[in-house]
Amino acid sequence: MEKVLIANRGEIALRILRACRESDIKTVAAHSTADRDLMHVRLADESVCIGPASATQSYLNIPAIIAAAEVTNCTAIHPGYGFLAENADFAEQVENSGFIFIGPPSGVIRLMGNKVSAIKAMSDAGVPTVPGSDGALTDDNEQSQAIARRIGYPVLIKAASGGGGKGMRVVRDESELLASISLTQTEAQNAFGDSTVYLEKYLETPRHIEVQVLADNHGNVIHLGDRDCSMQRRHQKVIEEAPAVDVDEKARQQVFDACVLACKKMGYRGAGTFEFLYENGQYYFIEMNTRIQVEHPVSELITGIDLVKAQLLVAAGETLPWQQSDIAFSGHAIECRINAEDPQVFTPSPGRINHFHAPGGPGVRVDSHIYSGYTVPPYYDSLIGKVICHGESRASALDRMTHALNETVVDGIKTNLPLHRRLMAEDGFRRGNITIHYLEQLLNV
Ligand code: MV4
Repeated sequence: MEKVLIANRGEIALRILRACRESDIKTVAAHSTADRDLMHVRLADESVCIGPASATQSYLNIPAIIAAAEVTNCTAIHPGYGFLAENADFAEQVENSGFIFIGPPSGVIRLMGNKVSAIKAMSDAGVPTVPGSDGALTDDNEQSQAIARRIGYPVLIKAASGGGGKGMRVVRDESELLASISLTQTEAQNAFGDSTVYLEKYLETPRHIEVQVLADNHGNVIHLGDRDCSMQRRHQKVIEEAPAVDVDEKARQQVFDACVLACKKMGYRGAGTFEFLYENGQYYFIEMNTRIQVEHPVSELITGIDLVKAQLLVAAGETLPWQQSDIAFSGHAIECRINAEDPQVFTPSPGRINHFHAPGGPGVRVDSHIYSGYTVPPYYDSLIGKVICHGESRASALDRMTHALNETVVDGIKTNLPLHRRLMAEDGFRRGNITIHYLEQLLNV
């Protein structure tokens, strides 16, 4: 691979640039007019302005991105996360324009983008799924009622094209079922242009556990263990850690094996994540993410594998340099997402960072694009960086994180650092195995 177009911004763009540097690959930063001062734009071998600040006209502008790759003679395009990372049409156009899409084949993105087909594929590979409608609901109301009755209330109606929390509705009683289905169908049609919905048993107090996989183009697939991402608010993850603690070890290994088998069956390539809900010792697959994720560093720290370099390797068609038996899991890692936002009300807080001081020391990693004097633009996600700590045990990783957060200085804008400092000291979190409702409950008292 000669040259990669980085079709993203912020910390992940810098992360991709660093992986390219270590892999001897030239970089082109594709950026909006609002992002000329981003750190990776400065460091890239070349940069191309792809449009105005508005993401729809720049980071989501498929023709502009492909044209940027063409004029700079790139070999491949890395989509990062968010924006076009899981857009099957984009991946397909990248492929058809003669570039390598750094991710799975577009057909696999499309298969996983539809939650009904994703669940079917997983179920066929032996991945445990949530009891549900086993496919889309039809316009046969009595059949829908019969399915819900068989599963037992409460049930959750989900949009097939949804995901990440969009297009869902809990139904606690049969009297609300049909109206809720109609409403979710209408919302799904408006949001995704697809009114298809399906039904699942609603799990009341699950944990959110995900499995990291890595596949090459030659049928080799490995897993890099799991992560617990239960610390979230309104579907935005706040803290992630690896490995997941206090899970049923037998079920866990079965799920790892099933994820690997599912990747082989669907012809997966690259880094991917299987999302599960975990409740009462049972795993339930909910969706698959076909991209590198924000929280990938915690898996990197416990395995020593550079996932972004691995993405570049397998995208170039090389064979995975590791077998499963080569992967050793060591210690515990925790990531705090640092957002430019008000720590009390969570509203974005863009503006000039007068002073930034990063934490450091053994087992402390900072993935961030910010610097003293950088202005956080108001147009994009408020993530300004991640502090990731590794320790021999969960307790030592938590202690390292406490000290690292206390060292960190971001002056000039509001950040959620005070929230993270508080969470490190919360008993419930320190004990481990919190549910997905923990943070919202904590903030509401
Ligand atoms: C669920 C669920 C409970 N039961 N499915 C939310 C986002 C999407 N990825 C799936 N989601 C959920 N699906 C069943 N059958 C609860 C959630 C959920 C959730 C899941 C993961 C992380 C945070 C969450 C917050 C609220 C609801």
